[in-house]
Amino acid sequence: MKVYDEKHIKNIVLLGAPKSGKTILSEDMLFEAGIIHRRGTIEGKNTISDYHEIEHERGNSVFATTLHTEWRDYKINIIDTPGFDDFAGEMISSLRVADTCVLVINAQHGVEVGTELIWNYVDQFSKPIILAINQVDHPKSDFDSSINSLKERFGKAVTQMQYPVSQGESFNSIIDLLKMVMYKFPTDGGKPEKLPIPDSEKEKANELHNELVEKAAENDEKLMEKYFEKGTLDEDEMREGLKLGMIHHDVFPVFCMSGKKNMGSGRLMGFIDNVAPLPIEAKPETGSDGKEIPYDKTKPAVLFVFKTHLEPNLGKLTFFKVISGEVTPTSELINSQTGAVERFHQIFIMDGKTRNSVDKLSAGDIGATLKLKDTYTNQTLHAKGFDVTIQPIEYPEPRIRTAVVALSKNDDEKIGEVLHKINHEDPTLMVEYSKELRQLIISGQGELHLMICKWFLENVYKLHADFVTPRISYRETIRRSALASYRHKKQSGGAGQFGEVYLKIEPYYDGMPEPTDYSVRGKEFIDLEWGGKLAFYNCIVGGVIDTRFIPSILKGVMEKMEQGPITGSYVRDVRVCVYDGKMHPVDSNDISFKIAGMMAFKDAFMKAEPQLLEPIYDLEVMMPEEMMGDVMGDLQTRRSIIMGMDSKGKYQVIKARTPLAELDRYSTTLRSITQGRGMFKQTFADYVVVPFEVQQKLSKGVQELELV
Ligand SMILES: Nc1nc2c(ncn2[C@@H]2O[C@H](COP(=O)(O)OP(=O)(O)OP(=O)(O)O)[C@@H](O)[C@H]2O)c(=O)[nH]1
Ligand SMILES: [Mg+2]
Repeated sequence: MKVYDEKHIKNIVLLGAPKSGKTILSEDMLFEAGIIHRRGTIEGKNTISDYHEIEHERGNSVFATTLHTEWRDYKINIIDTPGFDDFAGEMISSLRVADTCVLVINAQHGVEVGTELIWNYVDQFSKPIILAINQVDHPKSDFDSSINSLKERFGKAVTQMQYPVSQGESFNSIIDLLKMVMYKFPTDGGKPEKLPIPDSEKEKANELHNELVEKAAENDEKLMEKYFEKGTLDEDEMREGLKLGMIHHDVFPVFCMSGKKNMGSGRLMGFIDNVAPLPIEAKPETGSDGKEIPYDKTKPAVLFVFKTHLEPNLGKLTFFKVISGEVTPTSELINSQTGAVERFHQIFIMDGKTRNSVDKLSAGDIGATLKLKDTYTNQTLHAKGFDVTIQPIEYPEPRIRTAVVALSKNDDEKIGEVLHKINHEDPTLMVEYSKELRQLIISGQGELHLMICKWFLENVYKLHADFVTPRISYRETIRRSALASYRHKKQSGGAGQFGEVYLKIEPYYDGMPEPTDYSVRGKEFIDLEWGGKLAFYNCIVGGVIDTRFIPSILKGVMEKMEQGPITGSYVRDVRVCVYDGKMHPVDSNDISFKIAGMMAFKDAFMKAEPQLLEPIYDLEVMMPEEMMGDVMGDLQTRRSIIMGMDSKGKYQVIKARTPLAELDRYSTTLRSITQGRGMFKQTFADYVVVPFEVQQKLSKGVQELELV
């Protein structure tokens, strides 16, 4: 296979609302370029891009897939991404390594909710954007409304490059406003005839052509001068102007096509060849030290891993972009994060599951390799002595959590292992065993995301688990002070045990005055791992408890604090003063005082008006204005405190504080009340007092679960 240099590589990502036709378009591009000789269909479950069993079962993309075409003198690396927002991780990884985004718009719908959601990601990366209005052959295609919706949503940068002469079933001709010709396709699509623009279209075509020339000229002073001089620009000058406009987001060129009928994708590829920026013209990558790393094949090798994928019967595939230098099948590179030395054996250009072996990939190219030992998504590989870490991809925060409960106890460990493997492939699916909740928790981007994870557990790994609502990490504290004592005594047979402890507990707060009722011998302030403090005072006088037993008492107290008396949750913010006790000359030991300390603490705690605290989250919910009332109404049923309102572009933003216990599956509810147009972010804010009735219910419920 031919090796392309950095001047002949274009990296594009296909993005767009679900079912806009990205996968079929990618299939069409491969067919047009002669990479494949038969076009697959979604219904036939035989496209190059959607090759996973789950994709066949669901009829949509789940994974981002890398493909390539060789179109004229260029290699175009194409990444086809899934359109559902649940797979945002796949989109973002792909966007990160692409140099141009092709945003596919369904001509039946124009800008959709899915388009808007994706725009939020596209906007974060200021990469050039091409808009591809697809499905123009569909009986419900409405090209003009689609253009209008694009202009309305994305502003005056939307620049028409083409329009269809007719649409729906009769669609077969496109007027090209840059080349000023008409492309007429044979009935089955493929190579079009290049014809002069018919008289009936001349007026419209001229008008739009002039707009296009002006748009191209606007991006550069020299071009503007030329335009004033000549009253027009030639094709090359227009391309130059459009490229500059694309780089600065002043131009979003719009194409039209039908991926299904094989009409128009060739022209799109031609434009990508001629106008879309090369990696070397795009913004360079930066290291975590902020320094730019230019795409330069003469420099030492640096690879950025944007995706890993476990392929059954094959092993781990690692997808990378060559940021600098070259990589060959015998490269030996170092993982900057783990220090592992990775020896390459083969390198590939991928088309779905097809691996095309190559001898070399140069700076700017995208490829894959097999069986790297210790390298995962978001890591950097570099040549020895050229230590650099590429700025990692920032993935969105999780929006939904669930607890995973193995149906068979024996599978517990295996399920944990498999989920960690899945997390290595998909960093937006987080896995954590919560010691506190005693549950395996996974969190992701939405219900569908979690469902796919369950599908993998069941179908690929043959492991069965229920996905249930996670327990809530409550905290326990007290509202007033209390005294208690406990005598631990065991004197039957063998060595005895004896320890007696008197203590006082009080609610702790910063700046609390020192105890006045006891004389303080020693004190310790412990910042608890789970938040809050324990202030532990030794106020023993006259040596009634030997100093060496004080740490044992503290251990006992801490043990109870890790499993609080009301619900088994962590205890926080208490002050404990050990002020009296007794020892036995022979039988006293560490364990006796630990038990006495623990029991005295428990007793005192229950007398001190114990109080349950619950985690509360700051919510930022974005939605179109007309849905604000419904979103607000729903938030109010969730014990939320509304903190404020704001607007962000076309969206309204509600800021609220809501208890975590009320946020179960909020992403699903929000989607349903906003028809998918709402988005939200949640961040932990604080612990607050649980209402009395909730506390009563919880302490009873948890006791039933035998957590205490
Ligand atoms: N009429 C018509 N139908 C199309 C065209 N492109 C795709 N379709 C149909 O639209 C449906 C979705 O196509 P896909 O290519 O899977 O869409 P996608 O954008 O990849 O969808 P996701 O992977 O779910 O994001 C399929 O039934 C296709 O046959 C087109 O150009 N014209
Ligand atoms: Mg798809």
